[in-house]
Amino acid sequence: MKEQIEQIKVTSIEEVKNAKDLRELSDLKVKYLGKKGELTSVLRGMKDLRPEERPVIGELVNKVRDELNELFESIEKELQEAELARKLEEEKIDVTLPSNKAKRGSKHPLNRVIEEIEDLFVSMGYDVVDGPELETDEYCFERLNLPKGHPARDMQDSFYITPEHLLRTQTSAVQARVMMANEEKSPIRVIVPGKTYRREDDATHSHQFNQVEGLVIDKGITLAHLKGTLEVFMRKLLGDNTQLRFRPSYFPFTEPSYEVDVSCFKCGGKGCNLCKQTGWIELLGAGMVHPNVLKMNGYDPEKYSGFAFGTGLDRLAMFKYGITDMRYLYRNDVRFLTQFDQMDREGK
Ligand code: 2U9
Repeated sequence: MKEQIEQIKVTSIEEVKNAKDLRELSDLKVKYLGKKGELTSVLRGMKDLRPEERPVIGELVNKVRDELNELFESIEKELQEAELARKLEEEKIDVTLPSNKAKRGSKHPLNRVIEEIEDLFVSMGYDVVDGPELETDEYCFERLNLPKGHPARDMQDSFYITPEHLLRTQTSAVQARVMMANEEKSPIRVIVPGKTYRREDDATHSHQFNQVEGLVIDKGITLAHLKGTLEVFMRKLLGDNTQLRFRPSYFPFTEPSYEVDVSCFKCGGKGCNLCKQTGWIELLGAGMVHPNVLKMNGYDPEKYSGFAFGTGLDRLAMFKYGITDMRYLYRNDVRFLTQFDQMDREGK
């Protein structure tokens, strides 16, 4: 038995010293010192020895086990250090190499235009508000002076979800909500950018488009305020030389109502293909808030007056950036979208 133990000692020391990695070392530990390991099974055989031999053999096994444990520990340390050194060498990073540039996205032209408009109106003391895209008949039509049966509410023009709910055809419903929510009936200055929906779909119309509308209500608001505001608005967006032309029109929620043209920024008003030789481009609708609309939303038309306007953001973005087809705005082609970083940087 003594020889057997010596033999185990010699071969185990040899094998442990030759272990190539931590995994092999761990397997050897199981092989020699584990529950079913070779040294452990020697101990199990002690019951067959003569009683006087047992302490001698026991002591020898314990000694060998301690020696082995010590050896395992030191080899384990060596292997760990070697492993670390290997990893450090293998995973070395050259911090002087040029980095892979992270690709940055670019802002969509519609968002550029919305943000520019928001900044301008906020600087003039307006709030930017939004509201639900799924509207009630009451807010989308009734409170805007479009009673049931009015031709402009034609079912053909709208996406009805139930007889009382529809996708908003204009953002005006939000302004009606702002008026109703204002309990003190104090002055209002808001713009409302957002998505709107109509039941049409052809080369120049999409079933969904983006609008921005504005509403100002206060004592003593006149058409002069509307004209001045739209002039500042258009000159900021399209250039300082932009002229405005107001043509009489009709909207149920404003009286008087106007369609507003801007002088063609491509030819300066001389006439070109963009303005169809007229020198003017139709861009906005506007007017003085109809007394019925003031009344229906809780404002006394004897005390208050207001103006309102609206414009399509898609058209505005197309003019501002010279985009020839509206569908480009909704295709998300990166080659198209990245052009506008450069244009805005050059102040075009
Ligand atoms: C309230 C009172 C008045 C909003 C207005 C327009 C004129 C208008 C269109 C232009 C092109 C929208 O994108 S477009 O189709 N808008 O012409 N909108 S006045 O008048 C309001 C709104 C709410 C309570």
